[in-house]
Amino acid sequence: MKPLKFAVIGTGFWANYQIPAWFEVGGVELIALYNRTRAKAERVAQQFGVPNVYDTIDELLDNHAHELDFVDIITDVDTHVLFTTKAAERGLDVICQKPMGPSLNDAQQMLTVCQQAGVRLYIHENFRWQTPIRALKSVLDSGVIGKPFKARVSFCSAFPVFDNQPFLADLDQFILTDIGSHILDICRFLFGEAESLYCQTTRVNPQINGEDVANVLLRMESGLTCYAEMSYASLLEREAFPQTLVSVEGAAGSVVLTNDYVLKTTTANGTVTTHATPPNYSWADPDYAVVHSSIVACNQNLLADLQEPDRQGAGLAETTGADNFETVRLVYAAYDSAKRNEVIPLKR
Ligand code: 89Y
Repeated sequence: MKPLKFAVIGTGFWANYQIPAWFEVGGVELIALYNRTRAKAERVAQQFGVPNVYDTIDELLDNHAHELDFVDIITDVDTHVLFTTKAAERGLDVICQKPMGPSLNDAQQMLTVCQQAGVRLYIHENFRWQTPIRALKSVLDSGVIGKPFKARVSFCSAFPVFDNQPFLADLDQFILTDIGSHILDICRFLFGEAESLYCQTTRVNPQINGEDVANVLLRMESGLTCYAEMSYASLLEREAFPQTLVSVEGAAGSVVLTNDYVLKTTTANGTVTTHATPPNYSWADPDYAVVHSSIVACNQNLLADLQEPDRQGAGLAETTGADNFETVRLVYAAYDSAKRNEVIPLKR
């Protein structure tokens, strides 16, 4: 199969892992990089052997749109609508980092723009692709714990996340857009769509703008109640970053995903312990290993869909724009709930 040609839009922290993850997958050729600070893009181009560098996206598209198959947008959320629109107008398929848009309307606009241009939109949502999360899903799908009725999905940490990504400290809406996008997507991946939610947020760290703690209680359409908790203010005995810890109780047993990717499945026959250790890549930052390895699996899934030549997609991609819009609905419903101190109905 001919390699698909693509450009990376944004060469900040995350691009250092997204690019080698693409090379790990193969089947793609990275033609050009854009970054508003040119020197940063040049550094990344040199590191990964990318032939073209731009500090305006228009110039990149003017020079290369004719040969590109897709763009991978890895910029901050504020530019997602603009850059998605520019690429879509040139007839290019778009992969865009989470969070999809800075508001529900913006996310909707991204869907509309891509639909009207006849291009495919995917969101790079990788947490559901983590090895331990896939292993947990297999346990649930096996039916061994029966019908799940209750779950807790937990991401509570004191990792100095602002050191690598200082812009996160400036966000007015922080943890629900940053980690909440992932955690609420995991909830959807594991348990299906939500019927309603209630949320409380707070800010503990006085040096940041947004909330760094959010507690979301979801009632899923299946009847399961899911407590999704997230915090970057939790100095705990055991730092789990960046692992998501999960426990699920079902009619016939329970399953717990705990530290170090250990999965414990308990039924009337006792407890079975397995390990769902992620693959180890030399280019990954060890502090982020489980997340960085999931970029490969996520890219693989999106590429399989992109390789479908008729532009309809092969229906293989999990995190299409339309799918991720449902996660975005949960994120902004959670803000709405916290602001109004009300349960927000979500059923369409
Ligand atoms: O930005 C976030 C992400 O997507 O994964 C972890 C992170 O880097 C910090 O919360």
